[in-house]
Amino acid sequence: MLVVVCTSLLLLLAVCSGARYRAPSPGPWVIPTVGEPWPKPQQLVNYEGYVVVRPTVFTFEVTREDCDLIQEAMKRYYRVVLQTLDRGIQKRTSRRAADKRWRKDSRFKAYLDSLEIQLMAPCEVLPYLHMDEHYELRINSPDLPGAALLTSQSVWGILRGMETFTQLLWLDETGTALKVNSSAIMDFPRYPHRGLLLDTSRHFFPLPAILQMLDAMEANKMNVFHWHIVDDNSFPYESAAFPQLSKKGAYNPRTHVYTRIQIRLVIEYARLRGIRVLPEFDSPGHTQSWGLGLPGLLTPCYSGSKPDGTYGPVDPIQETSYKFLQKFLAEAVELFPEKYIHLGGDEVDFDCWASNSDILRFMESHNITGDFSKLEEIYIQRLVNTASNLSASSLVWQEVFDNGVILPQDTVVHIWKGDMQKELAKVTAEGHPALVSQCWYLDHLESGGDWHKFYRCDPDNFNGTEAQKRLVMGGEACMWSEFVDASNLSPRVWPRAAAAAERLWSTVEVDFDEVDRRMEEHVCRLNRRGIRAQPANGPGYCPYIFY
Ligand code: CP6
Repeated sequence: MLVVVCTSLLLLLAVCSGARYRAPSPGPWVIPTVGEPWPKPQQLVNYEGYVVVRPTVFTFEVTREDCDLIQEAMKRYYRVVLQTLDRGIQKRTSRRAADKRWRKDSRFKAYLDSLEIQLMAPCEVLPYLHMDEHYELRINSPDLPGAALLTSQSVWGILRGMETFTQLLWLDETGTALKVNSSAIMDFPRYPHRGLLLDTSRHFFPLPAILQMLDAMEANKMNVFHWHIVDDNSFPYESAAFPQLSKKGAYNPRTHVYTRIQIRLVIEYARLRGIRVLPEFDSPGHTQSWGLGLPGLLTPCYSGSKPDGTYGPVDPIQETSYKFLQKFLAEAVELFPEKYIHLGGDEVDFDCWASNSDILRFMESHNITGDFSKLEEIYIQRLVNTASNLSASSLVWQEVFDNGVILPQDTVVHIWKGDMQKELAKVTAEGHPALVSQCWYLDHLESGGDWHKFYRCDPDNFNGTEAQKRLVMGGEACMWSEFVDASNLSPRVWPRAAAAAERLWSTVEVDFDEVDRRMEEHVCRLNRRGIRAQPANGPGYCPYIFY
């Protein structure tokens, strides 16, 4: 114990004495690689010295071969290990000369020829809310000289630990040797839901852009891909029961549609990375594109006594609307293995409903004249019940809650606007699980390092009891895509979403000196892996250039 405390202190000293992050000046080809993981592990102890990984010799050793998730992860991460060295592009020093140099270094302890992976429980199949992501990683620690061991009670922990392991690799100043500090890590997430929302309606994103987003999420230990798949502007989701929806509602029914096969591919790609795919079918608002394939679904708006040719939200007084939604959601729940479904419910425009005399008559007969929230409530409650009868749990945007709609206790309220602290207190006081997003709007831009602002936002920062705090499931960074398409997606999201990822994984601690330096390395690491991430800290140098 004493050793741990002392070494932690030493580490602390090393961090504290390090000056505030400054960009390197031109000159020697500095590789900004020091092997610090992002997000920061819960506990990391550094021991004396380092071990050297020879990528051509190195292997992952797995005690059980019956887990496809680990087998696939070994292939992926082996590529990352190789790439870390291959991309250490400077060859000023020959490998042999470099070898000679560090073999004389007293900090060189051993060659690390394998990472042993021990999964101590059965391999699971699908990621889920509250899955166990805890892992422990030891590399040439005093009890494990010359070796490395990754252990977890859960395959999800193994995935997170493998990510950390590859992030611990650093290239020495010659760019020819891959090293890992002797260390011990114990790690687990602070929040179970660490998401990224992508809106594929305002602009269509080709499949490779989505898959790469999942790669980047894995590199940041994010575990929920919230797929805001349809909205007013286009309907790229292919429904088997209602093919007209994408035939008429997609920007281009041949090229700008996610087929069911492609969606399954996204789900599988995400599953292998421990990422849930949470679909959102936002209604009754934000549904203009739905109306193109399903005439009669939306409320006709009136100008005086005549329909004016425009349409509003889903028509909440027609039984045909609910019959459609039942069948549509049943299909979605079957396609997406995720237990949760996001039902939207945000920004419902009441004006169109108010212009329509059939709606007004319906409201009168239900004794809710003038109270459009109540009309919305009738709609949402039926929708939530439909999902519930399909064994799905629901998420809704906060307006549904704000408007006083009575919701089942387990319905998650997704907060995206207003005073986050007040809203969190209110939602959790009523016993609802909550998710936060408003401080992580990736479409809101500020010049310079606006990731600091994202980093500062803490979902735990509100007035509430312990029980209330436990209802906060985490949060999501949101990429609304009005001004983003595949040309600028990746650098807009990364590294800014990484700030949210660390806030949701690591303990609260805002030491900006240390964090800037780690972020600088993380951005360069993402680029090295082929993920375009924009500069985080102003002028600086990363050798991995895209053309
Ligand atoms: N689309 C949908 C959006 C937004 C929401 N829902 C949105 C609104 C305001 C801002 C950012 C995003 N573009 N369907 C709200 C959840 Cl500032």
